[in-house]
Amino acid sequence: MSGKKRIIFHVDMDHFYTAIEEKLNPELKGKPVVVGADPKAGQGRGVVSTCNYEARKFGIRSGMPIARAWRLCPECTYLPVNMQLYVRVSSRVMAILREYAEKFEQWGIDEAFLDVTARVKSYDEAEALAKEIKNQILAREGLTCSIGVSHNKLLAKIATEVQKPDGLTIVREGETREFLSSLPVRRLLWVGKKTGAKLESMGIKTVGELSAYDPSVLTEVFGVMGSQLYLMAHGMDNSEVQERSEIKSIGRDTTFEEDTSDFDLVLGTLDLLAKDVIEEVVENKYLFKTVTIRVRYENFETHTHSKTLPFLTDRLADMTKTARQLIRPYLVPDRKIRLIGVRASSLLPSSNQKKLI
Ligand code: TTP
Ligand code: MG
Repeated sequence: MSGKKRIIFHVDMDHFYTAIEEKLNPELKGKPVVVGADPKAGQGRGVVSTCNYEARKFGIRSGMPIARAWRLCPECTYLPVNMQLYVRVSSRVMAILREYAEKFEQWGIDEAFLDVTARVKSYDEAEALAKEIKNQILAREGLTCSIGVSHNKLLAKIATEVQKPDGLTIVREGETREFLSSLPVRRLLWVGKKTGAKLESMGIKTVGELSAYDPSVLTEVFGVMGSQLYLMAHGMDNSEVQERSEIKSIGRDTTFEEDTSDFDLVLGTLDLLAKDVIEEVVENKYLFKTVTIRVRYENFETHTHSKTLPFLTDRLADMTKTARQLIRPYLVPDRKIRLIGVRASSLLPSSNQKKLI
């Protein structure tokens, strides 16, 4: 990496799923709206995907059981997840953002990093560019976003969260220390609940306190992560904004050596394929929601069948149970099967997602 100073934007759409629903149905604007599982008058299973800022005033949050959300706000409007729609809007928003960056990195369904070093000569120019991006997204998609601007990805991402919705927060290089010092340590990326609690038990509540801590003790307590924590507390992050090949789904299929109507063999093979898929999902740090199975009979007649779960997961048991459920109707006596497949889709990176349920 060259020593050149960089200017990085982090863009995060505001209450993304509910903002899209509000745009589709403007009557919802100003009222509390939740997107997620069916609350069934407080008896529903599954979780809240997201909610708008009006619903957040009632204490509702992403990942909360939908039944609890209902108890907090029975008068909220509850809408089902329309993933296909959100993915379409996401691609259009990402296409707009991409126009503004030399280097572009999508991060989840509604976030992206932009390296704009080559486009702007100062933070003032960066501010003007960020405002233009916000205006463009509003004009073309009717949606608001929040933007964090700084000299690396870590700080840009933390900056975005400071002011939301419709925020714009700039952290210039000289302001890094002051910006970070009073933030709670949990604001640092990757500081999960456990690490946060451990740090607090060591008397470290703010990033400032963490940055003043003896790095060798941190390494002793947290291993490799200790030194990473120390660097982050000083706002240091050299990672590049990198275009990712956007994986849409992860799947496996297999053709049987001989066409078979041995359904124990079919189900056993399905379990093995599911295990492979989960391994790749976990390796790539994704969570999935949709499971699809494929069955091809000996006459090449092919069927696919999908189910979208009410939560994001990377658990083998969820994949196996769903795949077995989906394939059952296709296991018909006297119909020999030639090939089966299983696939996980509706993928989101797990790094910035809470694991649901
Ligand atoms: P976020 O950007 O985390 O949330 P948000 O856009 O709804 O709200 P904010 O204004 O705070 O940015 O996530 C983007 C979308 O991803 C969100 O609209 C719904 C989905 N999502 C889930 O399905 N489950 C989750 O646990 C989270 C956090 C998000
Ligand atoms: Mg968002």
